[in-house]
Amino acid sequence: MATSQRNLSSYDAGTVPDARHMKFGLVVSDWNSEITHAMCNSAIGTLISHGANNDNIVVKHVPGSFELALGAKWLGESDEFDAVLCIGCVIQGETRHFEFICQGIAQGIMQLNLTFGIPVIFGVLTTNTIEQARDRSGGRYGNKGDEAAITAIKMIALKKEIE
Ligand code: DLZ
Repeated sequence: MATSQRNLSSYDAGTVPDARHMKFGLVVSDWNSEITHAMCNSAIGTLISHGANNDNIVVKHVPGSFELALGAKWLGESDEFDAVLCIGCVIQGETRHFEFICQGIAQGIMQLNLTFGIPVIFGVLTTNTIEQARDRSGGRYGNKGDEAAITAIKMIALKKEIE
């Protein structure tokens, strides 16, 4: 879980590359949609604020976070995107299989990173309570969607630099 030591929306804008020509696919889990839709909107705002074109941002919804990896795989296979952002929120109090879901998502997303060679971003909140999730989706600790957006831009730029 993101800690209270760090605001997820704080970053040095001077270190963020221009996203003008970058293409982004977002997969958004509709479970805990109050949280995930706020994360998605904030991620899109951050991408655009760094130059991304609205036409180069595609959003697809999946029912729950467990489906994020498959949704991201389908987007990755389309070859249309420079990065895929997975946006979800798993709350421990709501699921007794919290660890299984979180591990499944994390491993699925990691596999996709190594398979596709494009960044597939882990924009998933894993919290104990809905309050902690609210704090990190536009509340006092910022918004995890912003962190995901900045990570995607930086990783795309790194890939281009290395190539
Ligand atoms: C079933 C379930 C539960 C109990 N809790 C969450 C949650 O907190 N966050 C989330 O994104 N999804 C949850 N799900 C749904 C699973 O991710 C998945 O959609 C279902 O198990 C069907 O595969």
